[in-house]
Amino acid sequence: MRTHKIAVIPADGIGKEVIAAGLKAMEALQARCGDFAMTFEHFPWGSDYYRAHGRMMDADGLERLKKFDAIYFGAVGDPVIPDSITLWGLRLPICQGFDQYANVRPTRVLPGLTSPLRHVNGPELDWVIVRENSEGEYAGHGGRAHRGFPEEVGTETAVFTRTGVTRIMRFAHKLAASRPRKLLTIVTKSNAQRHGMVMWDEIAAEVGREFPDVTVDKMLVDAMTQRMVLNPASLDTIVATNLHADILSDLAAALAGSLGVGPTGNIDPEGRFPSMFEPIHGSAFDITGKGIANPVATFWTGAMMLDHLGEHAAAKRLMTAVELITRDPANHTPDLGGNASTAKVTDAVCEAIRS
Ligand code: GGG
Repeated sequence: MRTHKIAVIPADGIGKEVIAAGLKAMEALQARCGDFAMTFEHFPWGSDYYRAHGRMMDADGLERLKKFDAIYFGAVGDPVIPDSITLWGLRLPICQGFDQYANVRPTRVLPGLTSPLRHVNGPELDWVIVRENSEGEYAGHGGRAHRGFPEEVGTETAVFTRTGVTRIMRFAHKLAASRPRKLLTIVTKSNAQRHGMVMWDEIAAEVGREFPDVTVDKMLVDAMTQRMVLNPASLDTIVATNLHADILSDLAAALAGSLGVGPTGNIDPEGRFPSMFEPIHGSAFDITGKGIANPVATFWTGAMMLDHLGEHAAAKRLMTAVELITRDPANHTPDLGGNASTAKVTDAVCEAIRS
């Protein structure tokens, strides 16, 4: 029997609710498939842990996580503790410490869901956004001077390296080459940002020569938002910087129906460290505890995790179950315009997995 060791970090807000739902689906899958097992170790890290211990995760956290095959993560963010502490104390140290430099965000309109775009009715919107996950504005460079004085200065330096850009470009080209349309859109802002972004353009052209079968086009990020709305069918695989892709993928998920259906994998493509899978949404404390969080993104990211672990049949079964139950509006949570609870959607998915 194949066994996979999974570290579970529900963290904050609705992260706890959707991960509980995701784990139920994983249990149903193991029982149904019968040829693999998963062991789950829970880590209580997050904002409550910070309140009790003064840190978001244990000092030896990365060392302890290293022995796992993958990490199933919920969400981070707190109404009181600043994001600069919660994000930089848990999610980013894991992504950066494990060099999960490729953040993969598939987006499509699941059966039964409605895009806010009138001209989208299904296959017109089928994208994978690749977010560079280790550099840019998230490199942590910058500073503050003359705090509290009128002369106060704050800088946030976007850092791009040849190694970092080359490897994400290669990853995105390979991914595009593996999809039927073999189409890659490279997003930058190289008209206004004339150093690092121009380097992106240059490296993109160099890497592109290694992939003659991939059709490449280039967009500035501002124009890209318009194209995503007006001509979604013209896009397939998309690669952008850490910050740009973060923004674009929230837009993408909303265009596919809701942020509640957007999954992501933080991948170490070289397989040196565990990769981490999470819904793209945050902790959503406005709905925490109400039992109405949408678990679909967490199921979908669970399918990505299973694929990553080589459990392709189980991943397919899970996505088939998700795509079966989303057809019924009775399984739509409020973010999708329905009134289903997290528990109802979870029960429906588990039932579909079993049948
Ligand atoms: N599950 C995703 C999550 O918790 N995101 C919280 C967040 O603040 N992310 C900021 C970012 O990804 O840039």
